[in-house]
Formats: sequence, C-alpha cells, structure tokens
Amino acid sequence: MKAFVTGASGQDGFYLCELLLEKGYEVYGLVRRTSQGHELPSGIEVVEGDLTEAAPLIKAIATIRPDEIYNLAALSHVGISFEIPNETFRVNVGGAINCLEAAKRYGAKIYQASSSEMFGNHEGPCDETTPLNPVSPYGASKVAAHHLVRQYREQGVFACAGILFNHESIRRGGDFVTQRVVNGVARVRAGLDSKILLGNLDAQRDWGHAKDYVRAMYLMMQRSVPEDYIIATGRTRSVRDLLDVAWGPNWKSVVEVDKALFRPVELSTLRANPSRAFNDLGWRPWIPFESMIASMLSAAREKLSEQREVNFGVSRLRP
Ligand code: F7E
Repeated sequence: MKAFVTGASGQDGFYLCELLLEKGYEVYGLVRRTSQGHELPSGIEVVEGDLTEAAPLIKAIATIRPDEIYNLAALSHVGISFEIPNETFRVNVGGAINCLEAAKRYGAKIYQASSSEMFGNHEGPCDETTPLNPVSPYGASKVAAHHLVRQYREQGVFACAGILFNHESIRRGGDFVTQRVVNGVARVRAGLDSKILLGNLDAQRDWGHAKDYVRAMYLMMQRSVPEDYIIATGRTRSVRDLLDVAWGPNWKSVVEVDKALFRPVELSTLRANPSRAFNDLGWRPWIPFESMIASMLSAAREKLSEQREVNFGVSRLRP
C-alpha cells in the first residue's frame, strides 16, 4: 500500500507517517522547502513541493499513484488566521481542492483534517450533526474544505474527514497554549523568567494526544464506506486546569494575563461527543492528559538544558 501525506513535517504528519511505516506502507511525505529543518520520520520518501500549486501536486500523485492521501497540511494557528485570512483560505481551501482533485482523478481514498474550530461557540457537546458556525477565519476555511469533502464524496470519491479536537505532543508548535504553558513552566522553574504570559485562561478545550489521533485517521480510511468522525477524548478542561497540572495549584503567582494574546473573537468552550468513533472505529484515546503534559514538560526542560549547555560552551570560548 502507498500513502501520500501532506504536512509530513508537522506534528500529526510525523506521527501518521510513523504509524503507516509500521503498518508496512510505502509513505510519501509532501514537504515545503521552507519547512525543511524539521525532523522527518526515517523511511519516508520526501516529495518537495507546495500543496497550493495544483499542477506539480497532481503530477506527483499521477506518478506515485497512492492508495491513500492524507491532507494534513494547513495554516493551523487560529489567532494568526485573523491577521492573514486570505493566506489561510489559499492554503486550507485551495490545498484541499488540489488534494481532492488528485484523489478523484487517480482513484485514491482521501482523508481531510477538519477541526473542532468549525463549530464555534456551541452549547453542549458537539457531534457529527452539530451545525457549523465558525468564529475565526481558520474555522471558516476548515468549514469550506469540509463541505468540499462531502461534495467529492457525493461524486463517488472515497473522501472522509476527521473532526479533530485539540491534540498535542512534544512535537506541538511553540505558539499553541499547551507548549506556551510547559515552556513557561520550564523557564520559570529554571530561574530564567519570573512570569508565564498567557491569554484567555477561561478558554475550555478537549485536549488529547496527537499519537492517539493519527490512529483514528488511519482507521477511518480502512472503512468500506467513507464517513466523518469527531475525534476527541470527551473530557473538557480549561487553561486553568492545564496550569494546575503543569505547575500545581499555586500557579497564580507565576502567570500574567496579556490582553494581546486574546483573539478578536474568542471560542470559549468546546465539548465533544466522540461516541460515533468509539462505536464504529473501536477507537479510544490511550494517553491520559496528565502523562501527555508531563512528557511535554520534560521535553521542554531537556530542550532548555541543551540550549544552556550550548550557550555555556559558547561563553567559555569567548575571551
Ligand atoms: O488555543 C487560549 C486560546 O492556540 C487554545 C489548533 O490546532 O486546535 C488548535 O486551535 C485556547 C484558546 O489552540 C494562550 O485563546 C490562552 O482559546 O492552543 P490553541 P486552538 O485555538 O484551540 C484546533 C482543534 C485546531 O484545529 C487548530 O488548528 O487557549 N489561550 N492563552 C492561548 N492560546 C495560545 N495559542 N497562546 C496563549 O498564550
């Protein structure tokens, strides 16, 4: 079996490529020239290119002829999407169209990374039938791509979408709240900073582990009929709960709220009902929130001490 994964150098791309290699797939990972420098799973074939350039992307698919395409590449930071809405749509919608077209032309199955951000502020748990009411340009771009998946499915393409709630790991980018918290905790504990700057502490999310979530993507693609699934743990926590786990109950002494980190429109609470995935896919999240945060925290500490060793080495060389 051959798989083509866009966004292979991102958090989800890394774990998904690793999983597919373990399962014996030949894995081709689309990587932009500018995202090189990121670690890639060893054993994948790197395809250099840009998701938004239709002709070279379709040519690559025509040559490789993958059985499965996973479109994970995206501009994924919600806050930044308010500043670059055009670019967010160009990548997240234009890129999805290119992948869907390639899948249609060459008979591949396709998985699209949809997002809980599509729901906006909805009261109660969201399932696959909840209306989509996004409050950010990022959310709106994911809604457009999500509708396109349905349209291609109606045209006979095996196209499915995973509506993933927040998912984290040691490979999560530094601008997302879990990494900002663990990096901040590591720096304050090491005496490098006195405060952790954060935005909306009341925000509530359902946080799972990326390694668990890529298993769900794979399972969706093994079904005989393409369907969309909510992927989440079913447990919602606030940024305050996250601080409790990462620092302890007296975190208020080290946290400072910075209004600049708030979004123009806040998505305050997200709750998930992942029971369709539990029932149909037999999928369950295995990694508990507390162990995920503990592993992210120790990775942050390790990175910090490596940086300090490098700096110490440099300062010893100076006269
Ligand atoms: O924010 C609040 C912030 O940026 C979570 C992406 O993967 O998940 C992710 O989107 C919450 C928000 O993730 C800071 O206001 C407080 O309410 O980690 P985040 P997100 O916006 O939920 C969805 C499912 C995706 O699809 C997206 O691609 O935390 N918050 N203080 C903060 N957020 C950030 N980034 N930084 C802070 O200092």
